[in-house]
Amino acid sequence: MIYNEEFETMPREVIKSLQVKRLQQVLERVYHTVGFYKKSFDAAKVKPDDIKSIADMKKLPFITRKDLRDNYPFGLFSVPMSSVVRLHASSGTSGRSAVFGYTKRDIETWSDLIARCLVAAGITKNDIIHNAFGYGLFTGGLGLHYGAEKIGASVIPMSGGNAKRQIMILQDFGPTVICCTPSYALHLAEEGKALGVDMKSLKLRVGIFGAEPWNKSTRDEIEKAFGITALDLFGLSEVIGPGMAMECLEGRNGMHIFEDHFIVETINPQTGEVLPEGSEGELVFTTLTKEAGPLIRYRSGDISRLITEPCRCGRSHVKMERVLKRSDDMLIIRGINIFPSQIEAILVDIEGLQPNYQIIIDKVGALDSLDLQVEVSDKICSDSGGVKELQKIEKRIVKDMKDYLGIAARVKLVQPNTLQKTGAKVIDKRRY
Ligand code: DLL
Repeated sequence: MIYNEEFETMPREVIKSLQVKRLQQVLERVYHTVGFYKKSFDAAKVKPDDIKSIADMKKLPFITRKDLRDNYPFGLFSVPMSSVVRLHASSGTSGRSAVFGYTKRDIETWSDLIARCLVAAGITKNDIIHNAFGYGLFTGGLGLHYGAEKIGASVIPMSGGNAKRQIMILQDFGPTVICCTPSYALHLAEEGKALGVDMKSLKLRVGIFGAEPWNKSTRDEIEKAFGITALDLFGLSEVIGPGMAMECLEGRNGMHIFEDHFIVETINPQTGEVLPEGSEGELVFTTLTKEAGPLIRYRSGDISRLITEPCRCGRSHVKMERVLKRSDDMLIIRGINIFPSQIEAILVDIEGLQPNYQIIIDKVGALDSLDLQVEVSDKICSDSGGVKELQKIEKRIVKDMKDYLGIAARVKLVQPNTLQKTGAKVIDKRRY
């Protein structure tokens, strides 16, 4: 089943010309409404008029996450605040997170995109959807929610956490669809097992998973534990949120990128050079229809490869392979994106610490864990109030990590010069 037959099965030449037309419109708009773009296009000596084809896009400068942060909170909006009806944001302290605005039409577009994804998964208005993506500033919960309502399905706005209650609802309400991060699905399966619940006996038929990397063996594990078909959903909050790309039931080898709304390029992350379609590289997205926060050539940091072979589902949109690697040091912990620099920013604000730390990421059961070791200063070590002071600092770090980044960390303070100055700041023991 296809939600929007006209656009999702458009012949490739028609998609390409629609993209160019929409691109020219959005370039004109951002150049005249967003100071950042005017400055960056002028610095690159390029005018919207110079872009006559997709190939011309290489003349345009990239926009990066740093630009988003530098323009925190609303500096990149291209509409007045009175036209913005929703704000989402990434985690982080002031100036280190990014804010994403949506107009009424953006919410419409986003809901339509999610509706496409749900229909690609065979979901109809007769389904009950258990949505365990986090609601709030994270785009997963509300993003999926509006799309699910759009197709007339019944949505349970579960959000994350509280596994026992989730399992109770899964048993009592009989949802046929579950949406969450793949690791949370495995966690629910483990909890179910511990409670003696046979997850295969639930009414679930299909699962939509995303927001973090997962591989084929995790897919197999989830499908076996729940007796469902598991599909991959991709998106970035900067660009619009979930719903940029979705695996279809028929193909199951990559996610269709909705090219009437986004242009995707593949670049060499080191040089920025545009690579031929089908090469492995960093994906760069341009929004064609977004009103509040259009992005021109946004470097996602996600490494993937485009698949151009026609898909048997009939959709003509290019597919992307599952994302397992990044070009930068961003970490995804329980679906939350964090950078070591954001942890560093929390630590430098706390007196008595040295800037030396080590982050160790692992799994406890199915869920990610984060251990943080931080060196204390010589002064704190020699102070008489020692142990109490240390406990206070530890508690403060745990609290700030939770408050600003949304991460539950286990923190250990260590003596000065314990952590090798040259040693890795991040040790990621997880395997994808
Ligand atoms: O994770 C949006 C989302 C919500 C996607 C629900 C899918 C489902 P951010 O928090 O901005 O947005 O994180 C975006 O997460 O750049 C990827 O690195 C990673 N990511 C998202 N989906 C997938 C996926 C949401 N299916 C970042 N596979 C992206 C692998 C994914 N990585």
